[in-house]
Amino acid sequence: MKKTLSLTIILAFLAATLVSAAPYKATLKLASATPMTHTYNLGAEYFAKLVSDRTDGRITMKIYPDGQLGKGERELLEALQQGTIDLYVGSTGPLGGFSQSMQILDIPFLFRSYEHADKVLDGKIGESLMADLGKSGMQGLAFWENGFRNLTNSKRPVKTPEDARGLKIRTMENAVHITAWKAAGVSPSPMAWGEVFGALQQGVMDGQENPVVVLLTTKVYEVQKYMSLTQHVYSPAMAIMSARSWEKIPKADQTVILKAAKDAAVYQRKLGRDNESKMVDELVQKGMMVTKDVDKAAFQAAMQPAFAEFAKQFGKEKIDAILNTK
Ligand code: EAX
Repeated sequence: MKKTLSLTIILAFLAATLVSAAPYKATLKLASATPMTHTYNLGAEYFAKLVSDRTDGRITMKIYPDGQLGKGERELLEALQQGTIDLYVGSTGPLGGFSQSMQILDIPFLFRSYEHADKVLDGKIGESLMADLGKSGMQGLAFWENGFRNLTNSKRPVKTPEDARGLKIRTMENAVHITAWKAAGVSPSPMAWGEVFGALQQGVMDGQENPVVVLLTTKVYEVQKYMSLTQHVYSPAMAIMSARSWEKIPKADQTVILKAAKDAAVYQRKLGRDNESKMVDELVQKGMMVTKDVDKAAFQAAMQPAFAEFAKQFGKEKIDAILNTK
């Protein structure tokens, strides 16, 4: 009896050692709300390849684009918290509902250029915002990019805030955007991305605002005639892992994944930036009327009343830290 017990213990111990010695293997579920042709998913393919190559194929990813696992980004972020998906690639727009500090990035006209955004997001400010995600069951990996957002509508060309006055505009589920557009005299309504095309088609909404990569890859040109290059907000994106999935991954592999996410960020941002003007031309070929000489200063002035509220909400010194980043 004693002999059998000790044999069982030895066998159990051996089995545990073998299992723990077995190299970590996993296929991670990565989800986004945009089509495969969007730079999120082209970046995700590259990210997956880097991780697989650098782990000898032990860690692979299955990409679920187009809102297959959730019709909007907020829904995907909730799935990330629950651990039903392992990875999210999408805009930071709805993240404010999970990590309030992230919303500072959505203040209109905060970023002067893509280079300015890189300096802020790849620096101390970006790191601290990403660290805050830890409190919401998320592991931030790297800042990717959606792009500068532009206003579109089905009613009329828009060059000034007066032209936009009274338009019913869909916004992301983002309080900062809603406050800014209200200040500019527009009537904003938050809505999950998966519902927007139908709302524009049925005329429930007159317009919306997004970077050109979204307008082209999601065929917004089929339901919107006019685009104005307002570039009123820089829209960051992020690659984020569920904290539940992250904890299961050995430290050495975590380091590989973090590095790959940052390398893929450079690739993904460049894809969107290098093709931005070509995508505007494609939207014109698809029948959109593009107003390029938008009076941005007038839009900035029209949204100014909201800035007092933002200064109270985020602290003037934090906003200045971003504005003064060189
Ligand atoms: O991230 O919801 C939005 O307008 C986002 O820009 C879109 O889902 C891509």
